[in-house]
Amino acid sequence: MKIGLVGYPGAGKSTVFGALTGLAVEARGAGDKARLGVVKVPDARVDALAKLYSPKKKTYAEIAFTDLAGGHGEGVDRGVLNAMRPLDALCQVVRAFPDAAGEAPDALAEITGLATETILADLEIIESRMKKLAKDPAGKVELPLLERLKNTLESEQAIRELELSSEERKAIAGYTFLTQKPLLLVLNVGEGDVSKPPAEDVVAAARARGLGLVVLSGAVEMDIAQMAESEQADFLASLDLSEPAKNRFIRAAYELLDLISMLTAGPDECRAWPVPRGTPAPRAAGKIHSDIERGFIRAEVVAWQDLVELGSEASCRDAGKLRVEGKSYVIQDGDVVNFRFNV
Ligand SMILES: Nc1nc2c(ncn2[C@@H]2O[C@H](COP(=O)(O)OP(=O)(O)O)[C@@H](O)[C@H]2O)c(=O)[nH]1
Ligand SMILES: [Mg+2]
Repeated sequence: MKIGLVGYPGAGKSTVFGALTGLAVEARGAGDKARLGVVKVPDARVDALAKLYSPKKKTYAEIAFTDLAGGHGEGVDRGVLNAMRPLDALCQVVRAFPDAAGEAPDALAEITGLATETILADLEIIESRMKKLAKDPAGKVELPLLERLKNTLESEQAIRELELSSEERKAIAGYTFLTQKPLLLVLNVGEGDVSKPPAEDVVAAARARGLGLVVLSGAVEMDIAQMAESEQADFLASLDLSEPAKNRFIRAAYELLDLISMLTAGPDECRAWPVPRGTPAPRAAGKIHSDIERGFIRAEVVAWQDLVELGSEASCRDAGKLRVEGKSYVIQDGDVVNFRFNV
């Protein structure tokens, strides 16, 4: 699962990437290679479980971000659009601070600009495909669906805004439409604006498109990332913040991938395991080890709050909070799970 930081040149993608990953920001224009960084998903549930078990190891879920190469010119070019194709989700970094030359930002223009470019790129694919299918008798099935997508795009809507059945989704998966990818907006504001509400037109644009919006300052987050932990706490307190904005952003990106966390807890390790929403217990067990999936007998499940509140699995069992679930159980976010299996 890979999330791309996309947007206009100078919007702050590389700065945000640096703050997320702790990697140094490369000189402007230096990076013609895309950079990839793995980021831990901050999770207070793992911390709470670790307090209970004092485990040897504490492991967070991880997601991969990429800082796309290219895009040194004006706006969003073809190279950037093509680089988006293989990604699972997109985070558009939007400039809302005056740039080094003092030029005022136009956040709304960047949001609508990228939307338009991706719509046009998808339309191009659909139109050439429709031309081919028109001559092909087998194309009869697919054409009406493509026609619907085309109408959606022509009315300036993204494909993700369209209600599609799972069969329809499957039918178009191979096209890797850009406007079908989940998208999160990251409003990169100036240092003085971190605790102000975002501009109303930007909020309205996000809402109209059904997109999430995270407000942060790449520069501030970069500073925080470079501080010692003790310094961080004081600095955050001075801004009246309980945690860096980057944590909120990472969690929102995790949700964007439609991932939830299954938890495991014990004296060896307390850990969050990313699983796609809707995953049945045996398949989730397979994330830990394929043997557990193969020999799956049952899952013993307790909600993390219950475990933390009652203090042990035994007291959860006594209180009737420990559930025994079978093969068809669908893992829920925050389930602490113990699998029983045959070897
Ligand atoms: N004042 C301010 N400058 C920023 C912020 N984020 C990025 N910048 C600056 O904006 C310029 C472009 O940022 P960069 O991350 O290279 O943008 P990219 O082209 O999208 O990768 C750099 O000079 C950054 O230092 C911010 O939050 N506040
Ligand atoms: Mg960059």
